Amino acid sequence: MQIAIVGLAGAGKTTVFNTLTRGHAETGGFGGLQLNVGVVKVPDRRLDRLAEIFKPKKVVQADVTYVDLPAPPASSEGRVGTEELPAEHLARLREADALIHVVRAFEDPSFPHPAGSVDPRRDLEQLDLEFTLADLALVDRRLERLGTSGRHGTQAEREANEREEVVLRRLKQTLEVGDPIRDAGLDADEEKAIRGFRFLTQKPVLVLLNIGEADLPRAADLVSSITADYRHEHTLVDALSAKIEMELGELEPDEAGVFMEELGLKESSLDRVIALSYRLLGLISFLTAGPDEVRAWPIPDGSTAVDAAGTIHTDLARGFIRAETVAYDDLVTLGSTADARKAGRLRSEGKTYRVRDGDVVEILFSR
Ligand SMILES: Nc1nc2c(ncn2[C@@H]2O[C@H](COP(=O)(O)OP(=O)(O)OP(=O)(O)O)[C@@H](O)[C@H]2O)c(=O)[nH]1
Ligand SMILES: [Mg+2]
Repeated sequence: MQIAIVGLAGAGKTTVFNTLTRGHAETGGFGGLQLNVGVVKVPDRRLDRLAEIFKPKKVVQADVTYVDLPAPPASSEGRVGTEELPAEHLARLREADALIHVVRAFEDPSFPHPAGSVDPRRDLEQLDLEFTLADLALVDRRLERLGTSGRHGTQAEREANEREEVVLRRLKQTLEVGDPIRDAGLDADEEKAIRGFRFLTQKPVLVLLNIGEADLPRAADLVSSITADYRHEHTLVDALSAKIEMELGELEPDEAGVFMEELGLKESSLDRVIALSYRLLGLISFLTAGPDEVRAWPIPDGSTAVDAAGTIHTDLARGFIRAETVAYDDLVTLGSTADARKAGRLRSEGKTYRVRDGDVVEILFSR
């Protein structure tokens, strides 16, 4: 899973990146072109409990890759800003499964906002507009091509092109009124027809309002005032103080505890942001446990047992026989797989079984 951290210059993207990845990338770069990539293990207490039961040689957490991208240049007449990005940046942005959009909400006289004032709503809309323009340019170019060379080819090709054109015309309308593609209400077939474009406004977004330390007690109010008129599909809004979180991450756990208490923080944003990203992407984790390895595997909610098998290895999906499944809670309550079996809690599930979060699964397969 790849998540791109985006936002206007100086919004606090790199500070958020450092917080999430416990990294030390340089901040305050004033829009430099540095691209940062970091991998984060998803904290999951269930793995610790399973490790106590199975005493495996290793424990493998799910991971998320975060990419910290510099702000795109602003679009101007006839020129789309994001398309001016270096090719690697644009590719990273397009490949991302989701976006974290960092929006500056902190006041800091020593670091004045380039626009002269701090206005999170304005900034949020400005980057949204950039991404909308980028998608619109892509749609327009493709429609133009479909209008010429798209009329040739075999009958099947022409039909596919017509179907694509219908979807793209709808997207054009959505984008032209300023809405993101994630609001277009595409069905599964339509989504499939346009998947290859990797449209920016189709990606799920976590908007992170980066607030100053003094505003921490007002975080919830700020979030609700923004969400009141920022209603989009697959969009979540949350607030954090990136600078505080980065500093917290650099402390020893007990020092961090004291500091958090002083600030009135109940949990670190790190865990919350990771959990929110999971929710946003509609991901759940199934677990595997044995003497070699205890491991969490992220998959989209709604996946079947055979999808889960394929996540582990394609051979397991190909030769799938059944999935021996026990819910995590049952397994830890009963204490072992054997006891779960005796108690009738170990289920034998077929290919179409819908995997649930926390299912501990063993795939039986033929080679
Ligand atoms: N006071 C305060 N300063 C912050 C906060 N978050 C970031 N900053 C400061 O704002 C400046 C910009 O932060 P960065 O994380 O580098 O921002 P960025 O979005 O990566 O900036 P560019 O990559 O240059 O576009 C740095 O000097 C940070 O220390 C915050 O929550 N409070
Ligand atoms: Mg930066």
